[in-house]
Amino acid sequence: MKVVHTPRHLLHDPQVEYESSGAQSPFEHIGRAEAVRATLQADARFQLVEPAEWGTAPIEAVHNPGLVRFLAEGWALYTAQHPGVREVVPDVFALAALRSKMTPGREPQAIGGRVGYWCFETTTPLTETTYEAARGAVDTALSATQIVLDGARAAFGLCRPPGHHATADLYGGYCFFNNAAIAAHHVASTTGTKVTVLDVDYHHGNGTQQIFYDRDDVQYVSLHGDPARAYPYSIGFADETGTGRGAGCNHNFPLPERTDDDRWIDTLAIACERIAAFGPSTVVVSLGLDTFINDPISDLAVTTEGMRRSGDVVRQLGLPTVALLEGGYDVAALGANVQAWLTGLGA
Ligand code: SP5
Ligand code: ZN
Repeated sequence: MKVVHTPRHLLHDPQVEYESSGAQSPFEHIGRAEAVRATLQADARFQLVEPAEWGTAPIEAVHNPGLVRFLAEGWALYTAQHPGVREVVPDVFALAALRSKMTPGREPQAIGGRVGYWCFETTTPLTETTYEAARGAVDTALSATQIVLDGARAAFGLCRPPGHHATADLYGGYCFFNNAAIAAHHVASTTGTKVTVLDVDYHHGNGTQQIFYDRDDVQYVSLHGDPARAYPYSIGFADETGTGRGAGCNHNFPLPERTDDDRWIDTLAIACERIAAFGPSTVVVSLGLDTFINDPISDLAVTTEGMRRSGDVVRQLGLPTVALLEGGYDVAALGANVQAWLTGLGA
């Protein structure tokens, strides 16, 4: 199986994550992708290839061009006003309810206001070269997708930073551009066929759900920790099923704490029945490994063997599949968990 990887991910190297009301060492760091690369490089079944350059058009087909512009210029503008700042984080959020009863807000002019207009939380710092890394993750996703469009049964994009929390207009949750949504929209728009995004990250992919919520050409199917207790808290419930043309095209499977391999696989099999009924040409998997039993920020109990079984369930759909890395924070096990999943998928 081909694995798309670029060292450009090293350009996003934050030192601080503001989480649980404290400054933590980031859970999402360069060592994650390096661990996955090392494991797959040592396994002769995988061939590592570099992505092509795709430019901003496929990004702006999914995201607000204002978000792209902010991520490209925001660090330089902010640090011109605040010399010595290494990592830019919002301290004022432009929440829509601030302007209830009024016209919708416009993008603030002041850079301090712009950060909290485009970012929805505090754990996703913007560094001097974060934009280049985020562009590299999109290029990785699109090149992995192209390998499948060119006829391969499966391919893996070693995306970092991850993507599924980024909405059309907002970044956050360690995500800047929604790699999986950009890939899925690229397939749907260039082939005129239906696509499914299957999201198996521990966290609900609020960004991907939002981007496709009113569309009937891209189905979103997600298994995740119940947002009643798990990030991102306000989205990902089972009664969110799509709107307008997209009614019935969104499927959420919130799961309880300590969900084990058998319950996870049973739920995934039901999710795959929904995929088969939709009839997509292609499946994009948002492959988070933070469902792992030892993950430091999650509470499900899937084992490495459960990862292999998950890939096998998806392989049985018999559809061209591109898997893209999302979360997974037990770095010691991350390479083996990706390897197991891709083995099940048919590496
Ligand atoms: C891509 C992805 O997996 N993003 C996840 C973002 C989650 N960010 C905050 C999680 C809060 C976890 N709190 C538990 C703290 C354990 N010390
Ligand atoms: Zn996650």
